[in-house]
Amino acid sequence: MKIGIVCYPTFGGSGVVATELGLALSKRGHEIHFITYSQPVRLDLLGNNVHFHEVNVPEYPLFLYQPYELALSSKLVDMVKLYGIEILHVHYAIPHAYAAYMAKKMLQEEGIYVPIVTTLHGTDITLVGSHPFYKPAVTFSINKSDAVTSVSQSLKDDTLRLFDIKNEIDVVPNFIDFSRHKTHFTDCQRDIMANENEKIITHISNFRKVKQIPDVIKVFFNIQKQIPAKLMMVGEGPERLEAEQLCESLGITDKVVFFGNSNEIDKILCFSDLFLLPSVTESFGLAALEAMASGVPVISSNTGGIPEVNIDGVSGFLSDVNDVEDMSKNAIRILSDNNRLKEFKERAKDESKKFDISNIVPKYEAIYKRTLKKC
Ligand code: GMT
Repeated sequence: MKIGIVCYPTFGGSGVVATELGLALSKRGHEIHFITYSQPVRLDLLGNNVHFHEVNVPEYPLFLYQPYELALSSKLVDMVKLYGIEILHVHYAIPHAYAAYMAKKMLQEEGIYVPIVTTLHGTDITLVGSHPFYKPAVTFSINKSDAVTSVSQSLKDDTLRLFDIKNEIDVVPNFIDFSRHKTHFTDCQRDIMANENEKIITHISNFRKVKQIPDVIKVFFNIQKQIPAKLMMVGEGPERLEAEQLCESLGITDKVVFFGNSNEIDKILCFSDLFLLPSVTESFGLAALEAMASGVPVISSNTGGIPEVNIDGVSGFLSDVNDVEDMSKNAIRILSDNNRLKEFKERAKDESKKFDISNIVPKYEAIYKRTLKKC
């Protein structure tokens, strides 16, 4: 099939999922066209089956807000016609599902039918999409998609609760491509980051409010009072400065490394002993799954889709949002006994195997085929 993929090309989970899916589909012989405003960060290999088309939005001083949806719709129309794209798979409803619907309508005028598959990722529904200003447009574009998928059962439930949805929603969970996710390094240079007796705790996110960054620092603060440890803070975002200031006021700056965005997530996870994800809400928690795939147990909140990924007492522990004391207690429980830590590491890796990409890609292929049959 010739599939157009629309996503946010940044470090966010939805862009990562869209990119990894496109690459996996291309390996199975499909022709993939990424259509977005810059090359997705994990898209390192363009080849015969993988193409990237940049959406340009010309700046014009009259516009306070540049009309990205318009430029995207036009680009989709042009690319469908030029490359004979058969399906558009858009990741993140806002504004991608809306722009794709407009493209579909324009193409229909010319007798071309292209179905739209919309994948809901989380904040497009739980934070942004349910805002009254966006709600009618998001509801409309979900209902007008030819197929809708959500990355967890929890996100499906939220979507049905928050919007008036007439369409079926298929749950297709996020995944790990074990052929691309490196877990075996001859040397992941743990000794550069910590002493032999220190445990390494890691957090990876876009440092937005929803990630509850102060709780990451507070849990680490409690851990290091009892167990020698270092904290790796990976990612970039609006809460970073406040996090650095909190570390300073707690007197732990020498124990915390702020990496910024990194393309070496696998390497950082390779030397990590524990992953912290205390988010207020999380449709899935791809970062937690990536940690588990590297054999890193997860201490997380029990919100949204996280319990579908991190299994309490198996791959880590779950606590109520904001319950720093419980998270700290659970973290110390895992880290204080090396045998227990080893068991949690093994089980985290085992649990991640449920999300092997080879089980997930056929689900998307079946959905694509179903939408093509409609024409
Ligand atoms: O977490 C974010 O703020 C980024 C956001 C995104 O769109 O990239 O992540 C969402 O989609 C990911 C991939 O499906 C999920 O793993 C994240 O849980 C979800 N984030 C939230 O629901 C807050």
